[in-house]
Amino acid sequence: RLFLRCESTKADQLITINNKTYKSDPEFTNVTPSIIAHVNRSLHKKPNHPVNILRDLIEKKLSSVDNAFTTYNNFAPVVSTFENFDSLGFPADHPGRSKSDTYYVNDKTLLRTHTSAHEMECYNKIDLTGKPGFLISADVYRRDEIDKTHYPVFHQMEGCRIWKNRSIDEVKVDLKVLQKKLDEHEMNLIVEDQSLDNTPEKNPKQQYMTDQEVDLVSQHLKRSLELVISEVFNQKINSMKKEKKSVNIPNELKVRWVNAYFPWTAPSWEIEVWWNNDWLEICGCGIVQQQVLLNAGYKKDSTISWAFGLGLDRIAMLLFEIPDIRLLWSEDNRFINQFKDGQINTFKPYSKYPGTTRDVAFWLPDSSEVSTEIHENDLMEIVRNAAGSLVESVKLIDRFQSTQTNKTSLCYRINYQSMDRNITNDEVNEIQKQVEAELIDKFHVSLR
Ligand code: FA5
Ligand code: MG
Repeated sequence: RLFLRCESTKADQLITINNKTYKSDPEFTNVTPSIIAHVNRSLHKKPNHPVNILRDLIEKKLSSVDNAFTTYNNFAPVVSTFENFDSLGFPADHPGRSKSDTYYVNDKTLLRTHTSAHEMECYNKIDLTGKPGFLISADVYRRDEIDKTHYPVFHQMEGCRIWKNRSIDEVKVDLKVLQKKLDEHEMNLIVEDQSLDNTPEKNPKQQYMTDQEVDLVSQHLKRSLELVISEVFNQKINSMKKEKKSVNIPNELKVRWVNAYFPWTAPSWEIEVWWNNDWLEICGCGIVQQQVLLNAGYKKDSTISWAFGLGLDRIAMLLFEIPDIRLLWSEDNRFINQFKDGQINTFKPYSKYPGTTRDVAFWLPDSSEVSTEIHENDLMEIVRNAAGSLVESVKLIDRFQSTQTNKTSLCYRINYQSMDRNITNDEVNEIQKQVEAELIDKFHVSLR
């Protein structure tokens, strides 16, 4: 990864998000107006939107098994570092915490990077709701690169299920009901479980649980996700048949379980689906670490629970055949009017407006001239801030070091394009000027 260097941001500014005001922190604050502008878009609740359609489909399917889930879809995105990281047992030096990956409002407050940030709170509410499970859908925020499949805001659904008294008999009954639902499904699912090899060494269980408990609860977790995937992809296949797509309609679906690691689950897995000749990672999951449940107020060794977190946007793109993740954010009627709640249909591309590219080449400063280290994502942020949704991609196309001065030269190619309208050369030149000015201001580069 490339590292650039940057000076600290201004101190003591106030930041307003959702009518609430936060004090900025010169060391931590890195949220930008362009990111804050996404906070109330809530695509997972927007009628007739692909992300909403998918969320609804999954909620209905999971609830149809034994009506065990409370749904939470209104959590605001500003959370504490405790909720997002500490309550889940993230170590102090976990890379997920770094400013290069996370949007901080200040040192104690951030835009959630995942829906797991609300697990503790929802576990705590289990008794109030009377249901042993919950589903949380929300927008999540991560500093990332820019291209057709990456956007700094996306949507996740968290699912959790708890057995409060660790009754093996209850888990067995619940598993039976679930298995029956899965058997009834018309989808022909082929499951490969790679995680069964070497599991104890590579993916240890927690001490307080018996092997049988881990086995039964992880079966319940895995079958629940297999049911979700069966439903979602079956709907896709049926819609392909209805649209009379003659090419390559699959009559079976391959999925595989692989070992994974998350600080707040053990053991942990990911599930991947074979689609369009590629494995698509859908979801991370596992048996919840006791510490999370203790944080939520449960007594030691009294409960056992599973959790999953699945990404909605990439699955929606695949189901609706949406080629660019930015389209999900489009307000263009030619996009919005193509979808209807309860329905999966193929997106019909409309004429693409022409794009244009600009290169920016610069020398990095000597390391002696500058203070704090920053990441390539900071450069992405500068471009995104200047260009908003007009930037399609940013790529490093050249890098070399001068033998004379020892200085490093970088050249980035920026693709500008609007999904909704024609952009003018003047407009792009103006944006490009701003990018250059910010690069000089923040990174102390010299343009070439
Ligand atoms: C998590 O975010 C965990 N909170 C998931 C979890 C929950 C694990 C509960 C265990 C228990 P991860 O960073 O892998 O994990 O993201 C989860 C899913 O979100 C991924 O499988 C992927 O489908 C989706 N996702 C991740 N990053 C992006 C991105 N930049 N754009 C779109 N989708 C993404
Ligand atoms: Mg992952």
